[in-house]
Amino acid sequence: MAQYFENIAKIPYEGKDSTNPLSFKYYNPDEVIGGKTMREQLKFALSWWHTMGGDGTDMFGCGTADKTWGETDSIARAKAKVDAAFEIMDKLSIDYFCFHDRDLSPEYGTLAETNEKFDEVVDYIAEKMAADPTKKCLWGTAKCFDHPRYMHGAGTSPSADVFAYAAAQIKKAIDATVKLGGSGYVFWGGREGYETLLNTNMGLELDNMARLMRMAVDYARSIGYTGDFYIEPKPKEPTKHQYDFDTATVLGFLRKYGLDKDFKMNIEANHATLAQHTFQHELRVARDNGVFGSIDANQGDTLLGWDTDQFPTNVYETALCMYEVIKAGGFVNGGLNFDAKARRGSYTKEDIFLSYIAGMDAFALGLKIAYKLIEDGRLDKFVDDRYASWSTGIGKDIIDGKATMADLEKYALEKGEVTDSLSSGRQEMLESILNNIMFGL
Ligand code: XUL
Ligand code: CO
Repeated sequence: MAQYFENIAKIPYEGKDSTNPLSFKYYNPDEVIGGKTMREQLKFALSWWHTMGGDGTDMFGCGTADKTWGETDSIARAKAKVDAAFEIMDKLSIDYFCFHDRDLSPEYGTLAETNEKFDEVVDYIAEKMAADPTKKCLWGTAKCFDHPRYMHGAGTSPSADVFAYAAAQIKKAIDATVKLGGSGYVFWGGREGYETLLNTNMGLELDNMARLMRMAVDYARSIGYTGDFYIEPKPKEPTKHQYDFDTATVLGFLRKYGLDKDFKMNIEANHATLAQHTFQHELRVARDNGVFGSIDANQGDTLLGWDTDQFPTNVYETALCMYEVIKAGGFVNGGLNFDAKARRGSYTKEDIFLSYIAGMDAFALGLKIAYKLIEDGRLDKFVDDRYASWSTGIGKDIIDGKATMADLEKYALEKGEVTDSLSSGRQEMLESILNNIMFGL
């Protein structure tokens, strides 16, 4: 089989002192951390759209990277992409991939033809996976935001015909995810939002979005799909008001429509930033509500207000992310997908590898630091001590449901001023402990 990266060998782990750019400094797939290998803990996935299709095109200029994979015919190109993707995964020791239907195979003249060609590519991937069972599908999704028919939304379109078309597309994407053994199916509502309420029936749009999700879950379960469904929150872009603003908003939506038992979250790092949350905040909301599922890893630029999808290198972020993942019990069906792209100026084939190495090493380091934080115990102990008043006395009575408003009034009247019951929050000390643990490695 043709090699697309002849000059790049399998990326070795060489350790932190290596200066070889094409080596891992921290990601050692078979090293055991916290009782499991790094490969199992991190479950890295390649994103088909950025890595295999993204050529750097932006609204100011054409692509800078060649992602034709040497083919002009679209079926031949789709299959070449598969071969190149498997080579990349192999050389980077990445076990999983994520896809939108149209990343695998584009649209043709009719839905029937589009589906037929799509099937051919999905079958080709299935054959490659059968030959190499270490390669797995983390999740699939449908690109219901690209074509002009989705200009006003898919599940939230004012046109029932567009809703039906989107349903047909999602049904097919679920079939493909099931055929490829995917353990997740994602809804990211690219155009599910609005620009102005002057032309929008928001109530109906949200009801319909829930109807589409319910139908998708029922269909998938009816064909034996046992994996997770995820919603990927994002506050804005492309629409001004995205309905799935953040995890808290999505939780309200899921509960209103009785979908909360069926969906978990796919938290994307820079979507959190765009919602003016930290990545850790979004993960914590998901964990505390039992809906943590999977992660799209990248980072934004805090000086910019848009989705830059940069490969993550900020180790504070990756450490606090992995701290939340470990506390949530680790990945089950989910994993860590690099919804990230090399910068437009980083256009060579080698940059694909250098970018993934940077992101994977940042997360491997984050994983190690997160375990150190937990083993060290100072941060957890501080938080436990801070809330100690809830384990005894009046605090315990409140938690046990034994205290009424009248009891609390009596207690407060007897106790007098309570400011003295508070101790310092010690934020600076805790930040310094975090630095100490991170850089004492
Ligand atoms: C867009 C985004 C998508 C989803 C999948 O911001 O993150 O690529 O991850 O549709
Ligand atoms: Co994403």
